[in-house]
This record gives sequence, structure tokens and C-alpha cells, in this order.
Amino acid sequence: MSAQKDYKLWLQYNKVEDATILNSYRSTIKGVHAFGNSETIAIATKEIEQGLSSLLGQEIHKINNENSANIIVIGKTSELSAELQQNIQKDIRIINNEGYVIKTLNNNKQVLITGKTDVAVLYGVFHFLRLLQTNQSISNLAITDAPKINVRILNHWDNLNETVERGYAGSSIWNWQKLPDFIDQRYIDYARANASIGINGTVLNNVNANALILTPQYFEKVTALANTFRPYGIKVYLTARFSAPIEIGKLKTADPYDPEVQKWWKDKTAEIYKSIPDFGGFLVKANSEGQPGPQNYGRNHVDGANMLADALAPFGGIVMWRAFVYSEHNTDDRAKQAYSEFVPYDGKFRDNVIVQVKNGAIDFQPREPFHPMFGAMPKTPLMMEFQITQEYLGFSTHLVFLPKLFQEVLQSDTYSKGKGSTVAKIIDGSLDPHKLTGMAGVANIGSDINWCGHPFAQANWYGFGRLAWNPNLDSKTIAEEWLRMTFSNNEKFVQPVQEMMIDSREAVVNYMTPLGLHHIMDTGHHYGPGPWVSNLSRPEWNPVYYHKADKNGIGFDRSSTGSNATAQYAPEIAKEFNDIAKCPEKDLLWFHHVSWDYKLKNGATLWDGLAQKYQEGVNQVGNMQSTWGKMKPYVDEQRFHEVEMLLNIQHKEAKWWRDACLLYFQQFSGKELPNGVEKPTQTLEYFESLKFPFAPGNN
Ligand code: GCV
Repeated sequence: MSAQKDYKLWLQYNKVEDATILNSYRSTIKGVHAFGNSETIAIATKEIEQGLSSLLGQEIHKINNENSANIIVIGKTSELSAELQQNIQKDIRIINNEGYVIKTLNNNKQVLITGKTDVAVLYGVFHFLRLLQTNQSISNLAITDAPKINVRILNHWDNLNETVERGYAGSSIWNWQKLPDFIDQRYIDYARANASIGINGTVLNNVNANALILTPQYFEKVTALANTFRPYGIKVYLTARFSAPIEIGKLKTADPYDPEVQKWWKDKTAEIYKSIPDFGGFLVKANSEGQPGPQNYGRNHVDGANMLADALAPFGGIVMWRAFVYSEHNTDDRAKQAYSEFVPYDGKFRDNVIVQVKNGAIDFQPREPFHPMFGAMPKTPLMMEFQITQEYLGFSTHLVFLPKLFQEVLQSDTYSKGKGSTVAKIIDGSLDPHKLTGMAGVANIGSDINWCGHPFAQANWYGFGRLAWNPNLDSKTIAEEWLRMTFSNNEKFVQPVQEMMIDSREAVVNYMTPLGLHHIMDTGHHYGPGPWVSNLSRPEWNPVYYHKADKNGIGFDRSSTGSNATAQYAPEIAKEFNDIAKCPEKDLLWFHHVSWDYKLKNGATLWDGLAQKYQEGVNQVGNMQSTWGKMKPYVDEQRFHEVEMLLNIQHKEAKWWRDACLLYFQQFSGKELPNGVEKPTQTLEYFESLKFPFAPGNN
């Protein structure tokens, strides 16, 4: 029973508890009338009937007469009666194909939910249900809403052997062995959950790609998934291994200039579109961390991306070409390499190529300044890549509300066109007009009953979808919505737990990587602290490369006196980052090598301040535990207990982070821990000896 609660995500549809609100809903809604008979409209009708029946605690049925009072009318605008069309003519004109109108008509006698497409109607239905799930008024509605970003997509790093790279919620949900004939109910539930938050695309397989996904044997399976997802408005995309023409095509080369290679990709693409006419396109990781790419043949990213784009263009498909590149042959600061490599290509990609850029220049850390590529390539559509799975943030054991992190990045000002040039405006195409816009999230979904491993990790999937729909949403609003839909509308629950979620992001930064530290996680699996690691073959894989602690201080000098990574930002920002006194303290050690005795803004020395931040992180998790401890009356037993246990682990691990890092850095600072910072209970040798050969996600 409770396990089912976990599985139902934010679509619990619990009966409305507040009697006044319940009565007002009950008197407004007696039935549903649907126009149209597509599969999507059938799904939307079932959703609204079942959702309302469950929320209202009374059966809501189809009503045949569209003129009846107290009904919800749904349908694509072109299929509505002429009279209804008349009512929303103006509203419908201003929204795009995925946008919808929710409008009360005839003195609140009817609610009309409509859009230009069937999927827009489905989105509208989920929005309407959200109003009830969060106990909002449904009188006098005049809502028009439409997504600000076109490609709102999950990236699954799922392997064909059903393991998930950086996956912490069980194995892959794609059962390749049983596909295409067995359609797991999970696929349908997955599509429904995504549609409820407006996600409209999914890349099924890992960017560290296996060419076999492009063989007929797998096409059948991919087609079955695409057919399942289609009525929910979700397109399927695949990763394309650049060397596939050699590996499965028996060609001698994968050189993008070779006509045979070009033909191979054209034929391959045509083959896909034969069975999946709305196939979305390819996501490519090329010449990055050992993946093959055009540079293997002396060509560049533009050559590679454009070749694939030409193959996809006749069918309307796109290429998402990743900018996550850094090379073992390049001794320059890793944080600079993607910008250096890609910015000169601005304007050279085909129209159906979008460059996928991680939120920061290193790799999905608890905090990174925004990636300097945002704002630096005005002639090229750039899409955001966030990581929903918590590779560097405590896996699915730690409660960290990521929309707070996402919002911080999206609202960062790049100054590329003067003040107010936020990252959000770059990726939604409003600053430099681009037709193709996108946001990708590396999925945190697996075969666990609760999908994401941690009940609160579901909020990160939810929040990603909401921000992909509207990158200007406030993370607080998202947390509140999610809590009300997932757990309870009781204010005594919502308010403290919302605060706990919002604070959780800064907590993880504090106990893992305060003041701009980064990439000091243990090797390979990235679980737990490993600031001492220095023995890996590539320098930039070692934590010591990033923190550079020595007798003089700690931090990576990326200012103009160091690697000069700051010069990749607009002058207004570079000036701030360059100046140690002006650099935001949250990014201090990202940009500066700072003396242990440096005075922070609060008057503490850097050493004391660093130690205090680690302690603060531990305390914050302690506060999370005590907040949660009081929530027992409002939460079902199973989820209450799960979260309680997970917070206990998080607290233990926060202390582990604090003790291990402070003992290690203390060797360089040579200073005592300040008052208020607890003494470690183990030695540095002990922490260094911990090994986790079977940590998940590292296959
Ligand atoms: C899919 C990081 C991760 C890798 C991941 C890579 C990427 O380096 O540790 O597992 O590979 O990012 O984003 O391509």
C-alpha cells in the first residue's frame, strides 16, 4: 500500500481533506465532456475522470451533452463546437502548439481545457488537476500557459546490459531482453509522469554509447517504446556512437568527409524513420573521455555534427552535440577547454544542431559558476544539460533539492548583452532568437519501486520538468507544489518541509565543497571525500588538481594571474571574479588560491571559515533531521521511516565529509580547528583507507 504511494510519484490524487475546499470543488464539477477521439484525448479523459474521482471522493463520469452545467470540457480547439471556439479565440492565438487555455465559462458553470494539439490538452488537464491537488481555487480561471523551451528531454545513461551509468535507483527501466513484445506497465507510467510535467523527449541510452542500439534488432525494441510514448507527447532519441559505421557498418573509417560514411548515416537514419516517423534525433558525446569522434580523422566538431544533421534534416530530426570535452593532451585548465574548443565554431553548425552544455565548466558539482559558453555563442543554439541523478551529491542517499541549484544557474547573469542577460534567456532563445531551444536532465530514474531511490529525489525529476517548461519558475514554488501533490496540503507540513528542501542544497555544498571547492570526491565512483587522491593517470582526474592545497593556502587560481579562465566571461563578470575582494565567497576557491590567513567577510580567517562551513553543513543536516522528525503525523509510515533512515545516513556522511576534508587540509594549514567545530573521531589514515569497490553507478 505505502509502496504504491512511492510509486505514484506526485500523482497521488489524495482526496481533498479541507471540507470547504472539497465542497466547492464538488459543487463545480459533476462530469467531463471530451471532444475528439485520438489516443491522447482518451488518455487525457481517463486522467481527468480518475483524477477528479479520486480527489473529490466521488465518481466523475463522462457527460454527453457539452452544454450541461458543472462540467469540465476538454478537447483540441479545432474540434470544439463553434460556440466554444468563439470563447477562446483570442487566448488560443497567443500560445504555441504545446500551450493550453484553461478557462471558466458561463459564470463558472463550465471549465474549458483546450489547446491547438491533443498533447496540449493533456498538458492542460495535468495543470488543472494540479490546481486541485494543491487546493487552489478553480473559479474564474483564465489561464494560458505554454512551454518556453522546445526540447524538454531526459537523458538516460542506461546501458544495453541494463546497468545505469551514475544510476542510484536500481537498474535500467528498459527491459531490452523482453522488448519489443512485452510492454512493461512502467513504460506507460513513465510516459504519464513525464507528460504531467511537460517533458517531451527521452534519450534512451548512455552517451557513452554502444553502436548496437543502431541495429535492426534494437530498432524493433526502440520502436515499441516510441509507440508507447507517442500518445503522451514524448519523442524518442538515441545516442549515436561516432564509430558505428565501422563497428556495425563494416566500413573502414568513420571519417565524416568520407562519402561512404555520409551515405551510411543517411541510410541508417532513413531506416529509423521508416519505423519511427517522429524520431527525435541523435545525442552525441564525441572526442570526450575516450569516446570516438571526428577528431580521430583530423576533422572537428562542426564536421561531425553537420554530417549527422544532414542525415536527419529531411525528416525533421535534430542533433544534440555535447560540449563536455577536455583532453589529456591539453595542459590548459580543464575548466577552459570546452569554451576554447567550441566558441570559435559559433555560427558554423547546421540549423538542426543544438550544442548541449553542462551547467558548469567542470562536471555537475554541488556548486559551479555558470558555464562561460552561455552567452559566448550567440549564433548557435545552446541547450542546458543538468544532472538530475546525484553523481557528486551523495547519490540517492542524500536529500538535496536540485531545483535550487538549477535556478541559481538559470538566473545567473552572463552580461552577454548587458545586464539581465540571464542563462535562462539564452537557453529559451529569447536573448539571441533561436527556433531550436532545449533543456536536458540526466535522469535519476531506475527500477526501484519509488523510481528514484530517495522519496525526495522524485522532486528533482519533477522540478527539472517544471523548469524545462518555464526556466524562470521559482524553486520554492516548485518545492511547495511537489510537497502538496506528493504528501499533504497541511500547512504544518508544507511550510517546514519546503524550507528544509530549499536549505538542503546549501547544506550539501557546505559539508562537501564549501567556498568554491570542487571535484574532491573519491575516485571513479565519486562517493564520499577523496581530497588526497593524486595517483590517477590523467592530472585532471585527481582531486589535488582542483583544490591545490599547500602551505600557502588553497584553491585554483583561475584569475588573470592564474589560468585566466575568468577571461572567458563577459568583462563585467570577469572583473568581479578576478578580484579576490569582489569575488562572491561562494566561488572564492574556484577562482583564487587563497592564503589560510585571508580574512573572509565575516572576519574569520579562511581556515576557520572553511572549518565552520563544514560544521554548518553537518548542523544543517541535523536541522533537517529534526524538522522531518516532527512530520510523522502528516506522512504515511513507510515514507516517513525511509526518509528518516536516509537522513540518518546523510548526517553520518556529512560528518565523514567534514572530518576527512578538515583532517586532510589541516596538514597544509597547520592550524587548530576553531571553536564550535567538532573534533574528528577517526584519523586521516582511517578515512584514506576506506574503499568502495562496488559503489553503484560506476560500471
Ligand atoms: C557518461 C562525468 C561522469 C561520466 C559521464 C561524463 C559525461 O565524467 O563521471 O560517467 O559519462 O561525465 O557527462 O559524459
